[in-house]
Amino acid sequence: MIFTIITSSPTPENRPQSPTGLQTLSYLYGMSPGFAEWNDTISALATPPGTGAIGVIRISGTRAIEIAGSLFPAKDLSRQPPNTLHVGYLKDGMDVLDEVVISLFRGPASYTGEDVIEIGCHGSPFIQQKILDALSQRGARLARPGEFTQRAFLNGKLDLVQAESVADLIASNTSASRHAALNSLRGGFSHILKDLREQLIRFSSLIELELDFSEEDVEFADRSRFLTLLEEMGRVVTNLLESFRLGNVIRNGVSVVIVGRPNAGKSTLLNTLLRDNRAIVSEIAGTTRDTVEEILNIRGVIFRLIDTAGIRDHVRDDIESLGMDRSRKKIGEAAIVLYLYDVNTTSDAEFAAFFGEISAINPAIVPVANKTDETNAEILAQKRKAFPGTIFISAKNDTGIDVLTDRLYHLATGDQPLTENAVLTNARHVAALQEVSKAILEIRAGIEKNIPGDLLSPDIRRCLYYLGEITGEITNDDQLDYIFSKFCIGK
Ligand SMILES: Nc1nc2c(ncn2[C@@H]2O[C@H](COP(=O)(O)OP(=O)(O)OP(=O)(O)O)[C@@H](O)[C@H]2O)c(=O)[nH]1
Ligand SMILES: [Mg+2]
Repeated sequence: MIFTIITSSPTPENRPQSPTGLQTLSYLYGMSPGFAEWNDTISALATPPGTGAIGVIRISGTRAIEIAGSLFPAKDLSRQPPNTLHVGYLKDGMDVLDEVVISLFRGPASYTGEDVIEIGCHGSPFIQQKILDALSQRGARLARPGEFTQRAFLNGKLDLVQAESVADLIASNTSASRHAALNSLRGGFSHILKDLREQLIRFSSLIELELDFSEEDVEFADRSRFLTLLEEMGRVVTNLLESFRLGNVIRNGVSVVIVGRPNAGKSTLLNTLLRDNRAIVSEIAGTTRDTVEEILNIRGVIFRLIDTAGIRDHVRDDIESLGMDRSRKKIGEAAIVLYLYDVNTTSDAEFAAFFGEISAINPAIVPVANKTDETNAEILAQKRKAFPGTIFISAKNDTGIDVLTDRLYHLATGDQPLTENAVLTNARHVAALQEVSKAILEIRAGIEKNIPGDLLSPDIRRCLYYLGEITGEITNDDQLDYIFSKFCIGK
């Protein structure tokens, strides 16, 4: 049997008091924290800890308005309409805590779907702590990381992909990562997956129905239409899985290691790319002994540039040897390896030997010829022929650097637009979609072999399960706790 859980947000008229909609849902989902815990009113500082102009303390739960009201003698908050602001003194007995602005929201039209109070206070850690203590004494316990968003999810305000994208949005540090997170938050690929899942459920119920009439050998589910749907699903899932490469680039950045012989100009290149004198440059071979890492943003994509100790065959001392070991380790870990060589002193044989040595550790290698300012057109032409795929630059004179950054950008993104399409950035979604993809193949193979409906059902159910797991229509408590534990407190 196929069952689905239909979640509808409670309307103001039938807003449940006890048990809350959230409790009912947590029961349906088999949530671990007991009813009591979800019934708690929670509070936390929503702004970063420390001194600032203002701080915001958030309270959510059935007692949010009552608890905040008990500290706010100026007005009876329980009688105030939703989405209103109230200025006044917050008082703990006779003790004036602060002059604050209270924002009042009533569930379900709030972030969490519950009654929510936000107290805008002065940005003193001392004041904020006093307010949190007073709230906690009146029964608003401190929220766990992500608990506000977790409640929003459980109350049907957000699906799981959207909830996860809230954390991504907070963590976003480039326009590309912000766009990807916003796209998911707006429902990006959740909509696509939900739609496919619904269509699959329809077919699945027809096939289940056939089982009830198994003696009569009827087919309610049109197999050719089912195959068309599966093909469409396969396409969508493959595209999404392919987008993860880009998503990973957007989310985590791209590591680029600069390697080469001593004195090739690696540190000079790092400095030129960063437009900063970050690494020490000198004419002494073996200047850089440890790795130096810096961030470069190329059109919204973060590259982690790593300058390394020059690799040579005869080391001078143990420190240089250690530096080279580190260089080799970084080469193995990097997404892109820039092999920088001095175009004037590197023979064809030397180039080939070094290239061979490095590409054995990491094949994603881009040769970059440096010091073209010291060479002449004739030698350059010869080198262009001898070392195909090489980018010719002068790190010192800043020539050819834009060609190099273009190449880096191209290698990282494949020149796909970073903002238009839904991209997968989350490894959890990838793992689930890989299972969906496998299940689709199995269902298709089954239909093509004309196997009976009862044998198709387990694969269809598996497919539905993993689709539902992504958006959170099906979920388990361990997974949820894990996802939301990655949030900050107050979100
Ligand atoms: N003419 C010329 N000299 C350069 C260029 N790039 C770097 N140099 C010089 O080459 C020398 C070595 O530069 P570095 O950047 O320290 O070289 P490196 O590869 O980091 O060297 P190690 O750290 O010792 O491995 C310095 O004197 C630089 O000024 C270039 O494009 N043209
Ligand atoms: Mg150096």
